[in-house]
Amino acid sequence: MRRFFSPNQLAHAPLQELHNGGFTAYAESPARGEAMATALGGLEEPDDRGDAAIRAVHGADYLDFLQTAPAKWAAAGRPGDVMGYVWPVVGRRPLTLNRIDALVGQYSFDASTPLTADTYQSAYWSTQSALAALAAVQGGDRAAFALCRPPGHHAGADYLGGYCYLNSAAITAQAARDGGAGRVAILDIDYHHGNGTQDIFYDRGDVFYASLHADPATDYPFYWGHADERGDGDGLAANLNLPLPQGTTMAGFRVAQTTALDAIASFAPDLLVVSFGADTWEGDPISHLKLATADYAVLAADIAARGWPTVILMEGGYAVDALGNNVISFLSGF
Ligand code: Q9C
Ligand code: ZN
Repeated sequence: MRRFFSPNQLAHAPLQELHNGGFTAYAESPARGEAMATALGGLEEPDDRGDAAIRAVHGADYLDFLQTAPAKWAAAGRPGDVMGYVWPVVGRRPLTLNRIDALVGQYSFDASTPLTADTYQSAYWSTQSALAALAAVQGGDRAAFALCRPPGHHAGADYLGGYCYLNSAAITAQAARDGGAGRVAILDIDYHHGNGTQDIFYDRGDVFYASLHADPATDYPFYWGHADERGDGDGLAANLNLPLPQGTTMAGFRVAQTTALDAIASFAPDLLVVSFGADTWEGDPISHLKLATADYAVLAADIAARGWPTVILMEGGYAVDALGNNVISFLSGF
């Protein structure tokens, strides 16, 4: 299987994140990307396809913010990375504000996703890797992999969060639609609910979103991912959330994935995008599911057995030393 990655994706290196009330080392580190790239080998650098596919998903104001916020932060005399501390949750309405802190609050939903001067370029090349994998599948490959880093599934059309800035899964699904695929499904098996992907397609019936994730009653991102979120308008019943209790092992996870795959089969997609996270692994430092390395090959084989052309995108996974083996196991199932 072809696999795509750009070294430009490694530049993004936030210093720290707010975690449980204190600052800790940034879990979504460049070392993750290096570990996966080294373990996988044979990576191809993506072509530069420009930002039209990004603009088909994300708002122009938000993209401008991503690219200009680090300079505004520095101009305000701030050291370190751009990070918010106030959010317009109550009484949110359109306001034209200029202070950097107001903008950060407007375009983010958490304090664990800093912006640096390198962030946009790394996130941009993460989307280019995804689009290269899509192009391989559009060209007839049965499946292709993009080593997306930074990840994407928490980023909405106009907000960042959860270590995510540009939503590669949504960009890939939209690009597939614009390239002629009538119906696209996204299967998200990262530990966390992909709130950004859900939001982007929530009122659309042409892109089906199914997610397995730790129950948001106990786990980030808390405010999305509940089972009663089923889509809206044309998108009603095109959104399927399957929350799982902490401690779930392969047996429970595989049953839930089969439920998701059956729902996707009823939707009859022309293309499948998989948001793959290895943070479901039993040793992940920030997560609480209990999958073993060998389980990933079985889960991937279950997906492959459905026969849909498949673009596989990397999302989370924070046990750096185990990431390579977990990704290799997953890809081996295809
Ligand atoms: N103390 C992905 O896996 N951190 N993002 C929560 C709680 C955010 C994970 C910290 C986790 C985001 C792509
Ligand atoms: Zn995750």
